[in-house]
Amino acid sequence: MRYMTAGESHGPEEVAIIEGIPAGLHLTAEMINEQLHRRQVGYGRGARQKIEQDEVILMAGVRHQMTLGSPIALNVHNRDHNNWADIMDPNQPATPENSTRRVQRPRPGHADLVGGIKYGHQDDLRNVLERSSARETVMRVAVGAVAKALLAEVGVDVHGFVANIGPVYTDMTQLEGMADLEAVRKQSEQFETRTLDAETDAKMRELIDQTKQDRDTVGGTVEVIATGVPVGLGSYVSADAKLDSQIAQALMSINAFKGVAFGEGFAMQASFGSQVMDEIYWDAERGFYRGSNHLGGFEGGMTTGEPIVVKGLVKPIPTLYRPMQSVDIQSHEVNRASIERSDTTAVPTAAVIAEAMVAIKLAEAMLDKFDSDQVARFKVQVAEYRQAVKEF
Ligand code: EPS
Repeated sequence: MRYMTAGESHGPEEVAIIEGIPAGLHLTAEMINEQLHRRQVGYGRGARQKIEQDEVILMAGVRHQMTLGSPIALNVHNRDHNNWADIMDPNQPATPENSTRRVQRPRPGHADLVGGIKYGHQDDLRNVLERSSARETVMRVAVGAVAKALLAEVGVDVHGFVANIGPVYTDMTQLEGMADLEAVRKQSEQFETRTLDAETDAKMRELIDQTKQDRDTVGGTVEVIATGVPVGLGSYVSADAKLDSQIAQALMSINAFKGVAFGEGFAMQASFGSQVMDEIYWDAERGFYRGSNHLGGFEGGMTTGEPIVVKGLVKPIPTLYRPMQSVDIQSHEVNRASIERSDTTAVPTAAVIAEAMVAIKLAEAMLDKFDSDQVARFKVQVAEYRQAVKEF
C-alpha cells in the first residue's frame, strides 16, 4: 500500500491516490467523512474551520461500496477557494490584480523562508505556504480512514488523544480504569481538547483562551494507542524494516511535530533496566504475553503483540498574531513577520492526524505480511497467523 497527496491550502481541491488496498473492503464516503469531521473539531482552531465542511468524493477504486483492488482516488473540495479564486487561479497568468495578498516577510518557524530560497519564490512566499500549510492533513486523515477500515476487519483499533497542551497535562493513570480502546475513544471524543476528563478539558480551554488573548500559540503532546496488533510486524533485520522507525518517520512528517517517543519514552532516560523491560509470561489461552508495556509494543523494531503506545510532540504553531522579527525578502529591511489567519493550537486535531498516520503504517505493514489482493484472504491469513503465534 502506498499513497500520495496533492493540494494547496486555498487551491481548488485536495486530492489523494492510494494504491494497494485489497479488493472487497467495505468503504463508503460516510466512513471517511466521520474521520474528516473529527479532524475539524478541536478547541483552539481558527475561523477557517467554520468555512470548511470537509466531505470526500470517491473518484475511483470503489464500486457499490466495495474496493476493487484498483487505485482509490479521493477528493476534498476547499470551500475557502471561492474567496481565493483569482489569487489561486491555476489557469490565468499572474497580473497585478490577481497577485495581491503576497507574503514577503517570512514567519520564523514556518517553511516560508527556506522554501522560498529553495524553490526561488522571491516574488511571493505564498507559493510555499500554500502547500506547507497543515490543510494537507485532510487527505492524510482520509487515507487513514481507509487504513482504519482495513485494520478493523482484523480487529486492529487505533485511537489518538491529547496528553498535554502547554503546561496542562492529562492524568494518564485514568487509562488504567478504561476497559479497552473503545472506552478511551468514548471518553476523549467528548471533549474538544481530546483530553480524558472534564476538569482537564476546562483547564486546557482556559489556557487556550488566554493564549489567544495574548496573541500567542501553544503546543503539546498527543498519544496514539493501537490494540489488536499481531506479534511480529516489522523486522529487526534491516534499518528500514523496523516498524517503530517507520511510525516515527510518519509522525515526524506531520506539520509541527518535533519529537516522537514510544512507551514511557524520554522518561526512560532516568530509569534502570529492571524498571523498563516488560517481563515475559505464557499461558495456554494467550500464548506469550508481557506483564507490562513500558516499551510501547515494540522490541527490535517488531510489534510484541502488546498495544502500541506512541507519543508525538507538537510545537506551537508558528503563525503569531503578535509577529516576531523577520526580514523582507525583497528589500531586506527588518520588519515583523507576515500575519496569516491561523489557529491558537492544533494539538487536539493533531491527535486525529497522528492516529491516521499510525493506521496507515500499520495497514502497510499488514499488507506487506499478508495477502494484499483480497480482503477475504487477508482475513484468513491473519487468523491463521494469530493461531500459529499462540501455538509457539
Ligand atoms: C494553517 C493555517 C490555517 C489553518 C490551516 C493550517 O489556514 P487559513 O490560513 O486558511 O486560516 O486553518 O488548517 C486548515 C485549513 C485545515 O483544514 O486544517 C497553516 O498555516 O498551516
